[in-house]
Amino acid sequence: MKLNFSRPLIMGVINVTPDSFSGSGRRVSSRAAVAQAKRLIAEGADIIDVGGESTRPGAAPVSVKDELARVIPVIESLARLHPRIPISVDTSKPEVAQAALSAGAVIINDVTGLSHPAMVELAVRTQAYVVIMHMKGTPQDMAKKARYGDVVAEVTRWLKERAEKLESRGVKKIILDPGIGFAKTASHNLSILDRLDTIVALGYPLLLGASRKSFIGKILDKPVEERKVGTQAVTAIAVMKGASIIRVHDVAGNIQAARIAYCVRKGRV
Ligand code: 8Y4
Repeated sequence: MKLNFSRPLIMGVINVTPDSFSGSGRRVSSRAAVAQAKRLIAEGADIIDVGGESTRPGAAPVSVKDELARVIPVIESLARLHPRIPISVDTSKPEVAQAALSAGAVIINDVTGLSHPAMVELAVRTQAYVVIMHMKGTPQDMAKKARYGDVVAEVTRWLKERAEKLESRGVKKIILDPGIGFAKTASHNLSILDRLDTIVALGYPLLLGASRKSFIGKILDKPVEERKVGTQAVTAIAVMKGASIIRVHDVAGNIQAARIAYCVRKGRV
């Protein structure tokens, strides 16, 4: 499947974890996840990102078997129900990514930046889209690694080097992501947003995931469930600076924010 980057795309997030879809068994969990995905698509989502492994620090590690049991039924159902909606799989495990692509996913969203060699081989073999996200350390220890001289310069350089290395190995469909909140303080996130155009200038489509994140809560002094408007403001800024994909939990409002910003950027309706 080919993605059309002629306008900004909204990626809706589906977390298939027992805490987000508490039910007795796996079936209940996948049913609720598919229902949530259908709502996001009805609101206008262009892409659905399906994840079964919490990237939050302190979250319990998930085995390959459990992660497969969470995400594969959801991807299979969605691919059948909505064959024209591209599905992204949020995983850093090559086995999970492989099964997800076989089940109909077309994007590998790996927050470790394809750190596992088998993930690179899979990307080369399947020619799937891959999201290369910047992070320092692991989700477990990244908080204490949030130290930079010039965060924008360092993230841009890291993404450029990683993308060029992967291209030299045969990965072609690369999407870059500065990794908002991953080994970054609120100030680091603000600098990245302010100068997002420097990362866009590398020439790859750029994905931004700031939805409900803590820097928005810190600025507005709002808990996670009250960060919708703050998220929409970030969406408008990211699109103004040239972002191609915006990853969000709440689709409808972010589509409006993205459309306004995109029209301002183009200078026409
Ligand atoms: C409240 C709400 C608190 C959300 C924390 C969070 C990104 C991503 C995540 C991202 C890409 C999250 C899987 C973190 N963030 N993938 N995934 N880019 N590509 N935290 O920024 O949403 S999960």
